[in-house]
Amino acid sequence: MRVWVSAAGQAYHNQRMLVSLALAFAAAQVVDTTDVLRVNQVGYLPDAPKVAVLCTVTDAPADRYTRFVVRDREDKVVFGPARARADLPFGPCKRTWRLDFSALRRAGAYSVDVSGVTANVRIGPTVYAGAADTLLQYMREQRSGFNPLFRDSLHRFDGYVIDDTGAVVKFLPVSGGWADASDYLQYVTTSATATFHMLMAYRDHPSTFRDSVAANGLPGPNGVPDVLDEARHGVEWLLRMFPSDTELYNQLADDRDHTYFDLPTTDSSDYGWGHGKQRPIYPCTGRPQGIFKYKNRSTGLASTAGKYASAFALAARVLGARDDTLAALLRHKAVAAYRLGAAHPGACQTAPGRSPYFYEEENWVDDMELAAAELYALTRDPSYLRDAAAYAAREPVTPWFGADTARHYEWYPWYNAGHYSLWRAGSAPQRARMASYYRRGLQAVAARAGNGFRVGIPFIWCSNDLMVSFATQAYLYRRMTGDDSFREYEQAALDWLFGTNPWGTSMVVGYPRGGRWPHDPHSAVAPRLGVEVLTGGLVDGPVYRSIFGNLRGIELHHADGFAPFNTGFIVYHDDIGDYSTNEPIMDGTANLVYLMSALGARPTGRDLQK
Ligand SMILES: [Ca+2]
Ligand SMILES: [Ca+2]
Repeated sequence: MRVWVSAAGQAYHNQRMLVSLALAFAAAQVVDTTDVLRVNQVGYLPDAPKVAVLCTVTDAPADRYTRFVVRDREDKVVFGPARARADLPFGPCKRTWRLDFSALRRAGAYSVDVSGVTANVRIGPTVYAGAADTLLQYMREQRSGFNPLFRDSLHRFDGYVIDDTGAVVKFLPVSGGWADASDYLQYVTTSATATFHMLMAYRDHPSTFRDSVAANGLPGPNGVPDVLDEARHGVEWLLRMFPSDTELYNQLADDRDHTYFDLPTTDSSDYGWGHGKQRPIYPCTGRPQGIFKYKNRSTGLASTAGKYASAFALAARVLGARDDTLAALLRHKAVAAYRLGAAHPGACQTAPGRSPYFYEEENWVDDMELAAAELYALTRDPSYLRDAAAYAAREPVTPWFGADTARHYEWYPWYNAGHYSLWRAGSAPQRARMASYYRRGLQAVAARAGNGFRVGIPFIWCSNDLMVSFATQAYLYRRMTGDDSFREYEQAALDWLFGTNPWGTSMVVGYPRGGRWPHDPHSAVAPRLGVEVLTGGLVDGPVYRSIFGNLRGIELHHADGFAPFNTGFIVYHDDIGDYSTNEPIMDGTANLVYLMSALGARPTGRDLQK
């Protein structure tokens, strides 16, 4: 993931400047005044907490705002006057006020007004309808192999299996899957997790999803919900990357990809076998990897093997429901991958190329827990349930919850879906234990959320992934227990993603229509084909100022339209040059599919049943 100027990066730099010139006439975001009212631009479910946040970047007195009202379309006051509660500062906001209109439940379009500062909001049971399918548009745009946007096969020569020295072992046909972000690297760790989340979303909320495209992503229904078409695209790639029961591959291509900023159809990357030709396939070896100066710290196979096993096990049930042959294959592969993970504990990290950056995943018991719980759900073999419980006890709380910082992808996946899978399958005491594990994590984040926006995550790289995961874990906990203790924080994380943040922007390209969202994402595709082709892509999100300042090769390409709001400890730029905050990310997008499917589902009473 991510682009930076490598040692051979001058060509990349030149191309990027061309892209920048193409954007010279792109409209900059409108600069706000000093006092702004931030809301969730998608809207609020009728029973949800509803809080608009007023942020001032000035030294305003606490009594500048005291009362607010909510008006309907006919300009009639339907709520308030109610008290605007002064709250604590956050980032660029020297003071905040929280305007709570939760008691307004009637569906409609409204305007919140506090002393003439206004924002439009929507309330209704269907405000999230279609959201999950919108995210899938971006997943299709990211497809390798046949790509429905380009109507062409991408990276068709993939790839060569390499050894620890970079020497070719053999050709293996692995074309397919998804590009990880705006570069074209492909990782099993993110792709298997994305596949799992989409399958999980369909399993729990099938009523959410439409059928508007074929298996290859081209327009036209095929009788299969599009989320399953997309999950199947992921599963098919994972099967190619695990071709026998002993060869476990982890990564396709490396950061030599970043030398160029091409469209995927004309990717010039050269790994020593010609421009645009074969790309290297890295196996999981359990040893530190990296064929140049930098090495990762891999210790085993289990983090990747567990992700294969959980994706295959759930796919065997969901995709295999109407295909016995596929079900049997996936079941066999799930068991084989799980055995490899059990035999080779430890983490299989991604491999760096020319740069020092890689996904520094440290934990693997979370992956084996999820795999074991899903294998139990598939096979009903009680040994898997025992394994899942034992793995769960080794990492009750995903370690970033409550932390100030973490390494890049150190604790991945961003929340542990294994606790939820075990809760679904386990005994009453196990279910209570899993709920308590989730609660501990939520408490740790809530304890850091004493600010006007009620957010408590660390703003490391890909902070939106953490925001999505916190909201998802809080949602699952609430549904598992009926305990609403963390609802305010769950909603605040959701609201943050769609506009209740200092910048007042949705973090999803093209969504909601008519809202403010990233128009200049870090992407080679957007300037050439129009930003709308990236609709549905979740961008990385704000980061600590120190991270923005220290990553290599970041430079803004135009004046910062958000400058008044980039004065605090975190920054966000809607600028193609900022790959640290404004690059759409495949795993984050797929991660958000679950929550959007939950909020967009038609209430049937069947959700979350076993
Ligand atoms: Ca379909
Ligand atoms: Ca892990």
